[in-house]
Amino acid sequence: MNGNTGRALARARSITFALAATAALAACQTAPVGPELDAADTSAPRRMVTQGRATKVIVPNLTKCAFTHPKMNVRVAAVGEITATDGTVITMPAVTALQKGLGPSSHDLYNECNQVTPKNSAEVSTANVPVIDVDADGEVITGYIVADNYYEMYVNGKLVSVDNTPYTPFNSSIVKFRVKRPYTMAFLLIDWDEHLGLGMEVFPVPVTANTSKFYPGDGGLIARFSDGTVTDGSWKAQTFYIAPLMDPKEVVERGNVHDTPNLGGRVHPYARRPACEDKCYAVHYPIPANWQSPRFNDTNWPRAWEFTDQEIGVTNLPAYTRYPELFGDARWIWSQNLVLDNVVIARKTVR
Ligand SMILES: [Ca+2]
Ligand SMILES: [Ca+2]
Repeated sequence: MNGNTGRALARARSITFALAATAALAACQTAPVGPELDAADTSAPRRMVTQGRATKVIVPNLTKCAFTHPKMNVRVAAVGEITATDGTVITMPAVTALQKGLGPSSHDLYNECNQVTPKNSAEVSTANVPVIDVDADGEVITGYIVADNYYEMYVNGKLVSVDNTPYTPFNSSIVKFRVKRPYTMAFLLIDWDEHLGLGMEVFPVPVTANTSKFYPGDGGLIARFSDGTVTDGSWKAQTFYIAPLMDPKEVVERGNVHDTPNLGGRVHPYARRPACEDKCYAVHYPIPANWQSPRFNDTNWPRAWEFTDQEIGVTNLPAYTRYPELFGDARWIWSQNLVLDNVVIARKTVR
């Protein structure tokens, strides 16, 4: 989401390592046996470096939304290609199920594009949300999801929901799936932007003399499920595309943590806004082929970081703020840097 001038300056970082560790310990003590995991990846991270913007557009716009009222914030979600210094051609911002035309397409909780805008939780109906069968003899679970900007969601490797609005306007979704425990949820998440490869958006829209055509946007995922599962620091979250950077050395790898510790901060307004514009760099990492699978071993991935509503900048976002009862005690999560990490995979195994 965009930087928000209403964000308070003094705010404690909200990650709760201690609580997450306690929860993880409790989960381990009662965990039923799940599928056998693949071996954990212990190789050194293979970074790919790009400079400048994607040179080739392969999809001009994935946004199908039409303006239905004058204040709608509808923006172009293009897909492009860029070549890294090692010769690798990278799809920007990422290869997505939406781009491939895969489904099921998300069922709207709130979406201005489709004029689905319930005023509050009491007006929300889940009756017509289709149930996706993962296990035919499982339990039906209902989930509420907000992703800034795009998500695709897998349960035990099966695609159960593809965000129908990849960039803006900001929407939210309801998903239903039938599954047995333990089960693994995996989300591909994208903070989309207009300047593919640079990790920057045009903000606000329209651009005026006092605004920027090169603004680092930020991401975020929040979800709550009817079996009690919520997004929080017990999830894993790994980043695969980090930009904008003045220098690729600004990304520091510590094992499988792809960190940016010296760039001012992890949220707006602290995160550095570089002056490099069209000359900015990005650091990318290959996305593992089987990241959706319950067998994928994310042991070495970092824990998700938690962020507040104010840090995410959603205090005025009706797709979320109208329905506090539906999101309950779920927390916004992302990888280390809410601003610079633009493609993130988040995973959680529910025992
Ligand atoms: Ca979206
Ligand atoms: Ca960003």
